[in-house]
Amino acid sequence: MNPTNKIWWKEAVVYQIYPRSFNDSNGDGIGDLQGIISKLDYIKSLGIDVVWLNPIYTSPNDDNGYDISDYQNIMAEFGTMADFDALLSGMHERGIKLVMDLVVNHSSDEHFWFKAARESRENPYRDYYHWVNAEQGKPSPRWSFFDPDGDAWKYDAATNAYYLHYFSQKQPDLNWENPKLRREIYDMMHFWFKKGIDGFRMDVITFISKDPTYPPIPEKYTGKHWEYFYATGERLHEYLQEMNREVLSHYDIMTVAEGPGTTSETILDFVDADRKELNMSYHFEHAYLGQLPRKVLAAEKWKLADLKAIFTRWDTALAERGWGTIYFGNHDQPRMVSRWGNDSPHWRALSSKMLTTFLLSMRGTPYYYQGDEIGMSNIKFDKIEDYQDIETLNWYYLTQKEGGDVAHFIESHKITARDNGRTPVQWNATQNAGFSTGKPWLKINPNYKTVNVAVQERDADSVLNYFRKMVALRKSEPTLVYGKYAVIDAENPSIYAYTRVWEGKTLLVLLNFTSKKAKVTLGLDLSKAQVLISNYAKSSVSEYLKGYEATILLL
Ligand code: ISL
Ligand code: CA
Repeated sequence: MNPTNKIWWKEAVVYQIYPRSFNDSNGDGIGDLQGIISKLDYIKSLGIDVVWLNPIYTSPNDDNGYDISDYQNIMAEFGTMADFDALLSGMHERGIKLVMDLVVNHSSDEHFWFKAARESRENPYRDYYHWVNAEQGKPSPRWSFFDPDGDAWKYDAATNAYYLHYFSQKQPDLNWENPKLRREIYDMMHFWFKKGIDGFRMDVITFISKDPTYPPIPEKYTGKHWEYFYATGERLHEYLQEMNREVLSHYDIMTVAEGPGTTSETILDFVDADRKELNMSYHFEHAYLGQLPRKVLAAEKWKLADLKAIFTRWDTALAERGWGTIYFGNHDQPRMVSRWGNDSPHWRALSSKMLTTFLLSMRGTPYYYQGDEIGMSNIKFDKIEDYQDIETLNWYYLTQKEGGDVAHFIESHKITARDNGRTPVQWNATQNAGFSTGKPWLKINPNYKTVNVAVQERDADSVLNYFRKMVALRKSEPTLVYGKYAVIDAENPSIYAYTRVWEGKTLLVLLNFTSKKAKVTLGLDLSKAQVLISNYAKSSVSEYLKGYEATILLL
């Protein structure tokens, strides 16, 4: 299928809700489903088409719901199945689709499958997971993202064996080699689709296939991000094609892979429609810019030319086949304005609008994260005690144990840590930002007094209202969805400029990623240019842009 073939999920704007931090309805400090229900009119008012909801299934919350102990029930803290049904119908009544998280690389160790599996080597659920008996010796190393020692093999005394966990010890990896396990997953997916959900975002789906002999990791992966090895499982595409055949092809839904380890060379294997696997995927290449392992900041700041090169390379990879995604923020990332813009009081709003202009004017389905529409910024914790995230806590203690530079770690994580993106949504200037009447599970950014939804509703020039305008522009202008993308002046260190061309129409997007006035070399005639949107009252229709200026011109 050609990328210009029209289909709803290419035209959609996706808004991501992290339920724990969205809105708390009962004062326990934790966001919940009723909390989302009470904000449905707000969500509708944004103009978005699809909500991606992070996991809401039963979970002991070792990793905030990414450790699932019952795939067909709702986490007690979030509500009940009746609340879920009400949420889904409330969205559908408003014309909003719901995409759920599918976390099937691993389960919780509290899932009954794992509890049974660890009882004995003969248990019928044993093969739902990856085990190596200890008398064979310790298997060759695998790294874990969330293990206190970074070791993905955990020794389990009851059966004298090791089990594999790419994430925490409470997130054992599921064994996709086992057809019974795969059948259980497909049945569970049918359960949710029969309820009427509109798609799945598939957590680390690139990791599901493992060589059950667990050979040593080839040397060419040394020093690289682990995911580039983990995404190479031999049977990965066989499983995705089977899943498509058994489940996905039966419904009008959308799928998006969380695609760690994918590259612009491998991506078509996942999203070329002819292969019948998935619709879209999101990669991490820009997220890694300027960062060393454990999300520690590199000595040199990220460069705009590198950011452009990444987005351009991915656009090229998907120019003829497949389809892509565009994002900055999500629940695993810091706030976009702090990472890619400028969160100082003077520039916070302007640079948020500039980044919003980017996300909604690129080719690829935009994924926009809750709170970014009001320009929420990083909370920047000074103390490790303020963090709740297992990722930050483990890396910190590991760094400390190794005698590493913990001060630099803390400074870095003010920019990079996941909890920066997980602080509660700031609804108004009342206590706890209107998020909860109780003590929030994670501290609220003290800037809520000035940065909040209520204040921005009243201000026509707010970040919030700019987001609405930009969504409306994308929805009304198919060139922004289907138009061919071409970067201009790619090496320019300050300005990101590109055209989108579709059916004889040319749009020019100009974005200054710095606080200083800057010039771009366009080689285009701007004399008849018409401003479609700008984040300044008086936009520059020229090659000079003011600090963080963003403009879309119709040429
Ligand atoms: O962000 C990364 C490394 O810091 C990615 O390489 C990694 O694949 C990512 O963290 C995986 O994320 C997903 O699975 C995790 C969960 O903690 C995340 O919230 C989820 O998005 C385990 O389920
Ligand atoms: Ca609650």
